[in-house]
Amino acid sequence: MDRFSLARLLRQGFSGHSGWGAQWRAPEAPLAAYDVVIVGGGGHGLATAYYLAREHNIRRVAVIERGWIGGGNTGRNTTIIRSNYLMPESAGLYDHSMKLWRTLSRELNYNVMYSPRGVMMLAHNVHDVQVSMRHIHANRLAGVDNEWLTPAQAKAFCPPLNIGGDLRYPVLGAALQRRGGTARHDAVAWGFARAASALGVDIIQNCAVTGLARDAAGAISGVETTRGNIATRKVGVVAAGHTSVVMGMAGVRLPLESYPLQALVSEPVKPAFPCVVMSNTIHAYISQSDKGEMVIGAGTDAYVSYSQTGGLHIATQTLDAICELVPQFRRLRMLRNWGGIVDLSPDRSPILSKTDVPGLYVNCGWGTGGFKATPGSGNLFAHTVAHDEPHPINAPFSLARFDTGRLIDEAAAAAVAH
Ligand code: FAD
Ligand code: PYC
Repeated sequence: MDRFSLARLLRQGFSGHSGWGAQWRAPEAPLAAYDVVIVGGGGHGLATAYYLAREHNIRRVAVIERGWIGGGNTGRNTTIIRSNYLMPESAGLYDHSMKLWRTLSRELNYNVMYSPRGVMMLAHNVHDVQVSMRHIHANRLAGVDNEWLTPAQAKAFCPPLNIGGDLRYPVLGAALQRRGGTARHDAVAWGFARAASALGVDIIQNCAVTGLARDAAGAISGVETTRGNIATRKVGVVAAGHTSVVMGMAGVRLPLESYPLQALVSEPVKPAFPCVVMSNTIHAYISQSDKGEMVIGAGTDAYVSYSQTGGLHIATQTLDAICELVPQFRRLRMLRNWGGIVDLSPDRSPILSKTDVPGLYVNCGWGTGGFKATPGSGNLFAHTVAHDEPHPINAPFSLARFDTGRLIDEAAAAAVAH
């Protein structure tokens, strides 16, 4: 059976056909062979598959997704895009992505609704002001735009913002990255999926990876799934929130912890909020989607968990903070809230790396901030998998840094309480 008919059968859920399911699930009989299997059909996994096919001409690629594409963090985030991280290594990584966003809709022939409307990060106390200044200087030295706004300038940029002196956390100024903004998150997953599929990539949904097989020499030889086995010599794991679980299937331990992170949206209203505003100190961030909903995010829960909700008290505190910053939003009704599972690394920077297992690669640890990196992450991870070597931009983000101690500490720039 060729790979296309296999994928078609998997998509049709062939186990419902009497007599077929048992035959195809036999663990000793590999179902198909691929050059690369990507575990996880979020934005990063789909982007990796797309760039493998597009830039490296590796088209025998399968993306295995246990749910539906984009149903993980990709479709649950608050869509903020920026590159104002602190360390030079991060400037390279996030700005690489920022450049790809600019032309992504055209490249994919799919409107991802990228909107560089500006991201403003508020300072509420002397410490915030000093940290913001340090970030602005570091960013400019690295060639990344970022500028300081006084409270009056911040209000001119975002008129609904309350800069009154009687606030519990007054606005003392803000760091503005004008190139920052938002995109439509599910369109990013769909755009990469459609473009990858058009290049021959198979995207197999409702199929969980349950095992990683290794040969006598210890190298990757295949993956086991809930729908049968697949032979491959290369596996890229991009399973945010569950990366440690999947990598554990090959005996690889990772320095990650998984936490719930939640978001909420209001009822839709006419355009009322022109940019993205973030405040780490009061644990809130807000923008308005093109549908008109106010998209609001909070900090992580305080405890590790695989729950895809978040503590109600955290949402309540976030809404209190938003109502103080933008008083007219007190009258908005909230429509929905949800959570995702973010995997935090010790230095709050991602891991895009080869592993000690030949043929096994990992892309994880994006924590609260990987949406903005989706095109860049996929582009660099595809390079790493295709060449069995990292690209110079992601070389510093290897697993080796946890042995050498060359960490890339971005705890402050993550800008979300965790
Ligand atoms: P995912 O989209 O989670 O994809 C991983 C996929 O792997 C999932 O679909 C999952 O089902 C699948 N999977 C897991 N285990 C298996 C298995 N065994 N077999 C097969 N498939 C498996 N980032 C920003 O830059 N800006 C933001 O504003 C922002 N806001 C956020 C707000 C919230 C509430 C959350 C939760 C996250 C936010 N993030 C933000 C972070 C961002 O969403 C993530 O870093 C990014 O989406 C990760 O993408 P991904 O493709 O790696 O993961
Ligand atoms: O990384 O910019 C970010 C972010 C905003 C909300 C969650 N993460």
